Amino acid sequence: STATARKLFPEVEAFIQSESLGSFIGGGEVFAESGKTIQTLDPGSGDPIAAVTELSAEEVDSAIDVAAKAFRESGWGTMPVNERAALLHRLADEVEKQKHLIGQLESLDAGKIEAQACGDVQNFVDTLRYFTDMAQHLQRRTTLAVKGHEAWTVRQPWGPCGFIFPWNFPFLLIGWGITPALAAGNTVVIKPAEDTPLSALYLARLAQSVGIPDGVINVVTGGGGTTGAALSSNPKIKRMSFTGSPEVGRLVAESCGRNLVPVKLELGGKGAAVVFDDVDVSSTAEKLTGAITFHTGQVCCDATRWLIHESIYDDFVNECVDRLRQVKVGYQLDASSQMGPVVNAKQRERVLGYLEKGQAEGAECVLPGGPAQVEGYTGYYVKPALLAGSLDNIAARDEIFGPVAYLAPFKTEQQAIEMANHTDYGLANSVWTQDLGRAARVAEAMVAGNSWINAHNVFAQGVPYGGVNKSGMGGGVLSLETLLDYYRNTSVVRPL
Ligand code: TXE
Repeated sequence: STATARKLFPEVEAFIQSESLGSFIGGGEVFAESGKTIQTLDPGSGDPIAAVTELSAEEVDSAIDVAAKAFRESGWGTMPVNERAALLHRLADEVEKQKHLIGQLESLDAGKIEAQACGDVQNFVDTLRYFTDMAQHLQRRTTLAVKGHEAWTVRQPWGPCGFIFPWNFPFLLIGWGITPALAAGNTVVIKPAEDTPLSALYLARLAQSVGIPDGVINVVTGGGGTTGAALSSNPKIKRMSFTGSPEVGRLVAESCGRNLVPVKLELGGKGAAVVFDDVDVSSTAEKLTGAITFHTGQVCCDATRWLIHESIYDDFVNECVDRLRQVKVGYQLDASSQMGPVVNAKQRERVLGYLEKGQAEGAECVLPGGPAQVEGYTGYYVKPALLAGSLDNIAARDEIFGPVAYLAPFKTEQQAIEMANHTDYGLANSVWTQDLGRAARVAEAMVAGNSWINAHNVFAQGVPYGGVNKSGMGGGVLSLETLLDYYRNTSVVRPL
């Protein structure tokens, strides 16, 4: 089989070899009564990897009951914070120990370059440790000053929390999402994307093996419209978090609104990179072309609109075209590949469709892109592409989610800021210049959750990340505020 040709770790082989994989609920595998499954494919070859059970809405409701019962009865939310921390640190250690294995499973399932997938696993571990330690240091009970009274506020976990994740960073986003919830003592129900359920299922098993109580981490698998909708419309879920498209984000927020369940949305982006005329053209082009090809452009915070000062526009474009022509597109588990496939056939159609639609609306084709051939593999490969022209073009307005950048020249700083803000999204932008005063001005004037200076896609635990407008709501991830979201407060006051 192709699987053996790939020389997978024996543990990965064993994991995907089972006839069919169940959801993981209450510490055990659970299969849909209907017998229905969804095949997950290797995006690099198009071959099936495993059939994963497809739960009904009622089966998802039962999983939420299990998470609610575990919250009440397992002692997870009430155990001393250091005991919970010890278990979470064991999970972090175990995931780290198995980094290459989980990274390979993720690479296979999501089409990510293997080394990058391993980096995502390490990021999960770092995030888990960060929130676990923070929860230990956080005051759970704070004294309030009320004259003539004794008063305090106590922070307590909410109960079962729901998480719906997309396919672009399956394991990393689980880490950014659930680890603050777990550290605070909540139980979780995770719904991974149909295309990439494997690393979530693997994690649930690992959590059980290190002694995290059954029912604390549950994974429900199936279609978005059934499994995902059942999770986001269940009133027993105390907090909901969704990462994915704005279209589905709106549906999730509507359901949560009906039940008055607080919701956090992490949606797409259409980030700008503003490049002034004092940059080193070669190194800036290297970094921006690197950003657009990173995970084949399936990155919500990517710089997909490049606004270039008119005096260096031609030089910059030529340099980018040269660099993008040299990118080695290849199978994700092949160490020489620089850019892997997109996740599935639908996503490839979407990327190619936007190249066509953009040009039909008058965009100039700077680098054509199109389908890429990789010898020996029939997966979903595309070449990097560059378009240029009006920012009102559909390819400049919509998130494409592929290795495509849209270019436009500017004259003045003010004009560059207006162009960067000419979008419904507001996730992440960057500014490129040697003039640090100007860099700070522009970084603050671009309306988004994050701005980088002379860099793009830099993340760290402790640096809040999250978008505004069509890019998200409900507070971002990766900071103290995120952890605080996973406690509810009760203020207690009594006269002395
Ligand atoms: O996302 P969906 P898709 C953007 C990107 C991409 C486009 C489509 O532009 O091309 O979205 O991707 C679940 N109720 N992003 O279709 O549909 C679904 O099962 C509840 C940006 O994959 O939003 C999956 O688990 N849940 C994004 C999750 O929602 C539902 C990353 C995301 O799927 C549901 C991914 C429903 N009715 C895509 N329907 C980012 N911000 O990083 C689907 N789901």
